[in-house]
Amino acid sequence: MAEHIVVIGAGVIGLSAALSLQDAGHSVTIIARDFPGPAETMDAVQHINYTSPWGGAHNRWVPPHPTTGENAREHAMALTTFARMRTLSDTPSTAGATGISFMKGIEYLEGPVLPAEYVALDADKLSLPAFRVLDWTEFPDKRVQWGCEYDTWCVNPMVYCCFLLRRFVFRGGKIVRRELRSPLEVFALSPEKDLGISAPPPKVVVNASGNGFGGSSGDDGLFITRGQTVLVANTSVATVTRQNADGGWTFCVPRNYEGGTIIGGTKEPDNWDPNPSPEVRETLLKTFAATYPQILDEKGGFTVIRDIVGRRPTRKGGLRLEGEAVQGGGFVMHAYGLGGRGYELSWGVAEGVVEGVQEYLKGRTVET
Ligand SMILES: Cc1cc2nc3c(=O)[nH]c(=O)nc-3n(C[C@H](O)[C@H](O)[C@H](O)COP(=O)(O)OP(=O)(O)OC[C@H]3O[C@@H](n4cnc5c(N)ncnc54)[C@H](O)[C@@H]3O)c2cc1C
Ligand SMILES: *[C@@H]1O[C@H](CO)[C@@H](O)[C@H](O)[C@H]1NC(C)=O
Ligand SMILES: *[C@@H]1O[C@H](CO)[C@@H](O)[C@H](O)[C@H]1NC(C)=O
Ligand SMILES: CC(=O)N[C@H]1CO[C@H](CO)[C@@H](O)[C@@H]1O
Repeated sequence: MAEHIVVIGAGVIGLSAALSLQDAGHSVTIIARDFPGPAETMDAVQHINYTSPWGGAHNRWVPPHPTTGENAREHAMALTTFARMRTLSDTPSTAGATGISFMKGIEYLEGPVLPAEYVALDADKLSLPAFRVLDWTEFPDKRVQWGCEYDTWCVNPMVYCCFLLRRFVFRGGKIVRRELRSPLEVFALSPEKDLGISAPPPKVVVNASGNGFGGSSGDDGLFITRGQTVLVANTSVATVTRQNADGGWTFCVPRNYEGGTIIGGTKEPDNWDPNPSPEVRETLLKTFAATYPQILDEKGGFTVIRDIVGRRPTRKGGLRLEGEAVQGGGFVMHAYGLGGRGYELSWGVAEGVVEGVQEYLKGRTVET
């Protein structure tokens, strides 16, 4: 049954969910405080709570834990997303406009003890494309205990999100720029008078607000994980990730489309500092160059474009993908708490949103 559905949020999650709801036949309105735009004009402070512009963003396969099964749902979502990225990138009419690039992903792990996920990794069973364990002669240094490569994708985040938004509007989607105080506020607004759109009042609202509704109306499990990265002009043919023994990370994410390459990065829970640290910048560049010197220019340097600080919308217990019936009628489908994996899991989350919404609508038809 076709419905008018409101999606709150125009980050990668809201946009993907909105497109998938359109595919399922619904008419969709996106209400958001922030919308995608060129990364070059995106203000670092004004848009700091909008995470999607500040992501890398690449896909790294994270294997499920072999005995607890932890991460199995997310792995399935990553596979769904991979397949969709491949289709979008192969469709001739959109191929050059999506901001997606396919390339090799390279991973290095330092010891001392390898996580069980990697020891027991079965690439075929996990459907990891073109997966190969690296020989120790291919490691950058002696601290690396294990490495692999596989096929994967990266996106230039704002090129990609602008493409999603353009496709959404092209297919009849409506957009409204507005800051809401709660997702529930949508049920009290008049589409005509308050939003300026001609559509029936929605019975379904999708809450894809990232780390939006903080404070008292918020989810206590939500917190931010600050990430500082550096955007450089240098290019790389692969996306490279190294996990260090001390828990630190060093990685690069080629954005391509003349968007440069991200060198990262930090993961700092509950750090609200909006300012990039120059010392951290130097450390990030030095550490990555030591692991992957192929990225340096002939003079051995990087050409820095800008520093980036973002706030990953992280949640204790992981992603919240569930519906909630609202008192007095109506239904909120939550889709937030993606942490550092919003792009990676986006199409899997969007699929889950459609399933939750369809289930609710089916139940309602049966009731009445
Ligand atoms: C440094 C860094 C590197 C990263 N690298 C990767 C990576 O390589 N791969 C990957 O998959 N992910 C990566 N991420 C994570 C990824 O960027 C996030 O998971 C993703 O962007 C979250 O998207 P979202 O749509 O949930 O939230 P957001 O992008 O924050 O969007 C939230 C939306 O909700 C709207 N909103 C919020 N509150 C309100 C309100 N009160 N009223 C109206 N609208 C509201 C906002 O305006 C916005 O439109 C990285 C993040 C950082 C910071
Ligand atoms: C970002 O969110 C925090 C916490 O809710 C808030 O204090 C801050 O004002 C927001 N920043 C902007 C620029 O909106
Ligand atoms: C909607 O999402 C936000 C996270 O952005 C969360 O804090 C909030 O609890 C969710 N639900 C409601 C009804 O606000
Ligand atoms: C290897 C590589 O990509 N080097 C480049 C680093 O960036 C500078 C500035 O764009 C180029 O001059 C180098 O060729």
